[in-house]
Amino acid sequence: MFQEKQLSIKKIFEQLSKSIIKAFYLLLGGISMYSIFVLGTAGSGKTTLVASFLDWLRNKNLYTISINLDPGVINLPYTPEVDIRDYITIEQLMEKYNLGPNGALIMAADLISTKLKEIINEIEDYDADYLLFDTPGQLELFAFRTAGPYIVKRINRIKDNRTLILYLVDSSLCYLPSSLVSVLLLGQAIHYRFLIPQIDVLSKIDILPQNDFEKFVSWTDEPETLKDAINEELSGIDRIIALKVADILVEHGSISSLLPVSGLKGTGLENLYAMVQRVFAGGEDYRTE
Ligand SMILES: Nc1nc2c(ncn2[C@@H]2O[C@H](COP(=O)(O)OP(=O)(O)OP(=O)(O)O)[C@@H](O)[C@H]2O)c(=O)[nH]1
Ligand SMILES: [Mg+2]
Repeated sequence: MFQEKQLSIKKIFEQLSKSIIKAFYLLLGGISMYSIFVLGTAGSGKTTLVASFLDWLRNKNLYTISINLDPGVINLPYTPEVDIRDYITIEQLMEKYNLGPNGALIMAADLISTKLKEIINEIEDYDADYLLFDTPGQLELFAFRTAGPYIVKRINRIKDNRTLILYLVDSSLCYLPSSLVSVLLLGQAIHYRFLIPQIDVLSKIDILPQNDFEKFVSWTDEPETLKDAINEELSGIDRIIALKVADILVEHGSISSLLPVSGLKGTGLENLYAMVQRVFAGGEDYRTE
């Protein structure tokens, strides 16, 4: 009984000191909420990374919540504090509007924005420091229809909040230099849909054989080696265009800053956190630094 009382007093003190620090920070004009949207092609490891980064941040005593924006997901390896499925589910839409699964997914992607007010209310009630957003499997539904950028913009406008995107590049999709270039080009397209800071992450690196991993490291460390590989792989107009695209990617920093991570094994999370900090602290798009 006495121990329980001691624990609850300790909790109250912790909460109080946290609020005081937060109030000081706000008075100094600081930021108190950091939102991270995890995007990537279907199966690129978004949900797994949200789960492992969530654990990692919590182990660092950072008050973090997760928000699931995928109405179609059945099982999650984490328990989201805020869940779009409390408002919209694919099954309900299929039944109500007599839609097939794809039609329902498209409709759901558009409908998320109509539930935004409720979602933002829920988020604000938590008053968390870090927010991890898991997004729908079909990247194009979130990034290229109007609702996704609208949602990100609205969250970004919450007072004292900063937002960034983690764009996951699936390791298994980019063994060839041309594949890496095309998937990073997609990352550029994503950037121009949201126009907020973005970190490109090479996900699932644990599946890469050591020599392929080293090849990626050399491509990111010395982009000239990527261009050599393009020269070897391609010919004619494809080679010329791929080299030009590689130049753009190098100029925008999306090759040199590609961050290797494994959500499954939890590797690279320390570096991911450091990069997130750098972007949030700078308040700038890291690509323009
Ligand atoms: N080896 C390995 N597998 C991973 C990793 N991350 C995810 N996976 C596997 O890849 C598959 C898809 O992972 P998810 O985390 O569901 O990927 P997602 O991007 O959320 O998938 P959708 O939401 O369906 O698009 C699962 O079988 C995961 O176990 C990783 O870092 N390494
Ligand atoms: Mg997912």
